[in-house]
Amino acid sequence: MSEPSPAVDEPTVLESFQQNGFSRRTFLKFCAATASLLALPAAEAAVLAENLATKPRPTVIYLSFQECTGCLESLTRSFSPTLEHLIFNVVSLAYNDTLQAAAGESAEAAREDAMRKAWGKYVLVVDGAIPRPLDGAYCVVGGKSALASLQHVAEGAAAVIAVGTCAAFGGLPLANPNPTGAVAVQDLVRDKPVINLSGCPPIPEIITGSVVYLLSFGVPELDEHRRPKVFFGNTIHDRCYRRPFYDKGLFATSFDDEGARNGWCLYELGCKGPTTYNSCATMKWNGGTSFPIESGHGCLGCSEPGFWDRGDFYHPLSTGRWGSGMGEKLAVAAVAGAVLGGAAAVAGRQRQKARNDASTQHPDHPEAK
Ligand code: FSX
Repeated sequence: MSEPSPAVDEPTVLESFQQNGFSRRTFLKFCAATASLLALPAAEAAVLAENLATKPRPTVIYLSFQECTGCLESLTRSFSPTLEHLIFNVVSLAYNDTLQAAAGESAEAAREDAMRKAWGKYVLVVDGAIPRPLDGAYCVVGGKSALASLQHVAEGAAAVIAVGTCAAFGGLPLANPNPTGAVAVQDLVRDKPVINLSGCPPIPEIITGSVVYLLSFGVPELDEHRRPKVFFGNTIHDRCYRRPFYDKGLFATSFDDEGARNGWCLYELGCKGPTTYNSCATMKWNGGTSFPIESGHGCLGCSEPGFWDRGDFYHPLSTGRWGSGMGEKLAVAAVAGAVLGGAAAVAGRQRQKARNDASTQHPDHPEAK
């Protein structure tokens, strides 16, 4: 791809920090935090800082289509890098109809102007799915269909970032019966890199971190669903703090039983962590405060294609009530479910004994005091 690059006369990221009253030290702390987020080795962390100090800010155009604005809500809660640093210092945000002050024809004109100046080099960020039938008539913004807007703005983009499961895979708008004929960004943009940042919504630091990575190094290494491997390379289950309970066969079987109170594995309550690739278990949410499993609810699998239609959120993978009839990815999930089912069956035989042993060792158990 062409390198994402700036409108004419854009300052570098370092210059932008300084123009906004931040010291070089703050800039370097920002670089260090971002390098850590991206798990960069020391040598690449230095390159990141060097690139951000010397490269001008790229122009970013952000379009929203069929979505609930949860993705943008999520982005506003990015702790490191913060949204403020992203839009005031790291990129030149030329258009976002929710964040920008301008409205109406002047906003549209500013977008056209930014596209002209950075043609072939700007980054297009999209959230939401795009309805295709009737020339896209089911989603119209500023008198133009989402379909026409996407095709128009994508034409001059160096790369497209699809933020959220709706933009990445169709998400809720595409869910059965898909009344508007919604499709994902990658179904319409085929001639340039598309990076999918799935999740309903996505983890905010994955959005900001991916934008910074794209600016500094280009397109990151992607998985089979075009998601950055650094964030989507492991399942929730791989990194879940409740995993030791799964391995011991200790499961909550209702939301108010002894297992739930003891913080045991939520697999039997339908947790989709074993087939869901994302960083919730390590990065968590709200500045690393918590994530759904830590709050006592299983993973819904929201960062996987077709998750709304894949089955029952509250039945375990091993029952086969998740993933039937949804194509290739779901076949993989079904196999995974079968394997896990076998593991769960073995675990089940050990469960009662382990429960008896472990519950008496729990600090809240009367016999442990
Ligand atoms: Fe979809 Fe995002 Fe879920 Fe909502 O923009 S991924 S419905 S959180 O808002 O698109």
